Amino acid sequence: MSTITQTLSRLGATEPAVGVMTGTDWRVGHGELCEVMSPIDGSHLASIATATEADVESTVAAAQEAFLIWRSVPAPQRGEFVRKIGERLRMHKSDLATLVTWEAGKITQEALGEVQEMIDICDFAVGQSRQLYGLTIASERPLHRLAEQYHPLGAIGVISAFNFPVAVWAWNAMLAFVCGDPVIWKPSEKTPLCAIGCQAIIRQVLEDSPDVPNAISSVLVGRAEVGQAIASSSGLPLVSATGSVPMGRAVGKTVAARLGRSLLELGGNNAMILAPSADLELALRGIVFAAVGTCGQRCTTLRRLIVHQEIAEACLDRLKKIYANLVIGHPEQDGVLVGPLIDGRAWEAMQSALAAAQAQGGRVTGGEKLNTGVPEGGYYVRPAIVEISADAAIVHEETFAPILYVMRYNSLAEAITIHNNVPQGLASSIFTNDVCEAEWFCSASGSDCGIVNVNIGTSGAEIGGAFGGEKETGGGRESGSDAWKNYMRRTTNTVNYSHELPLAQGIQFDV
Ligand code: UN1
Repeated sequence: MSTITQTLSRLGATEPAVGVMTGTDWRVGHGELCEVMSPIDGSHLASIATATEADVESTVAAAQEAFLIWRSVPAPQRGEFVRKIGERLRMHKSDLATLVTWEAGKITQEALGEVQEMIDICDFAVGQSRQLYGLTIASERPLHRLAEQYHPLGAIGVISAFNFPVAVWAWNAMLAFVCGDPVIWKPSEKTPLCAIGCQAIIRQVLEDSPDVPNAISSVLVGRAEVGQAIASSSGLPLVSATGSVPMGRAVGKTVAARLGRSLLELGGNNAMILAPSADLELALRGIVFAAVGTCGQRCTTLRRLIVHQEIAEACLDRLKKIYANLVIGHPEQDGVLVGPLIDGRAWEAMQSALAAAQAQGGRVTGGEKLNTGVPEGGYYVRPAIVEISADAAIVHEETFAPILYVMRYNSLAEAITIHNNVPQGLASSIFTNDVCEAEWFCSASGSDCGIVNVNIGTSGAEIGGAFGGEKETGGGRESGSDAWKNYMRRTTNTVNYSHELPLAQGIQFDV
């Protein structure tokens, strides 16, 4: 038996070709087969019968029925369901990480880290299940109470990307569950086995939770048509989508046309400002993890380094040496820091971005495909450093590959202007030991991103904060802080406990 088959069977997922899963009820989809390949060596992992639009419809109908039950279960009891999911995730942490590694190509450490994010959001959501608070507001009328309540919203659609094939679903689903909402998940067609593994965990918990409606959690494997069917389904009041800007535009437009809510977490073109006062050794570690981690395929990957003129040479010297010695290879091998790109298309996109950078005056170091010391059949690359002008067109684009554009600055004002002058606004960072610079970067006239870090790289956010960004990143906030409010509807209740009927704004209207 292959590693994947063994891993799936430990999770309890022994059915072949299943692409439509509603709770414990798993069946083959009516759509074409989705062939799953491993980025590690191009090996064929599975063929899965995908969902069709009719499958989407029946799944939405089941989720809507589940909602009618789940919304009336007290929130702390809904939290108990999520607590059990967290327990199972702890038991199967390395199984899920194995699926992440084989399907997304992440090194073991990062795959384990991703499953840890799932466990963390479970804990967070369990706590949140007792804190779905509304405000009590002073009423302007005598003997009136003005207060807010948060109620479950309905069934939620979640569309996720290959690069975080389990955690992003968990951020959405665990909050949605405690908020009283069933979830329908369309994972990336590149990583359906990860979703099957997650649904197997849900199935384990459902078998142990007779009071939880079966259609609380569904998975639909499919391509963009399935995503579009989810986006256009009026049975899903909220669609949360993570992925590229074009995908987000399509989903956002469709959801907006039916006046639904969308929660978008799209591309990033994340930068770090490296100031002269920074601890260079610390900064280098921050740069390298953020720029080459997950082979440059995180939304939060560091893509632009804006370094002060005075320290640029020293920094580039050190960085090039570190890049030249990076251990690249099989993501399960000890000591490897950089695994493969997801597929050949990612490699082509990287090559065309590097060619464009060169044509626009950039000086490229690295970026070549490795053919020795790495598994055959995968796309393994040496991460690239590109010294380039901040004005070059390519610098304004997100290429989902390990390319770090390096540009220089003289004043912090100039650095912040360069920093913000891209269409995306997800994660940002400054390395400085000057408190005034740090505070400026965090201020209203500093970074325009959703995530603003000081003396930390751009990637690797904790789940406790709200995650997301501005501009073309889509404006959504997932995960911690008050992101739970996305999954609920707020009512404003005004209760008159007097025997008069005073009108607001002092209006007199005697009948
Ligand atoms: C993503 O790339 O879509 O901050 C999510 C990070 C991770 C999440 C990234 N915690 O890098």
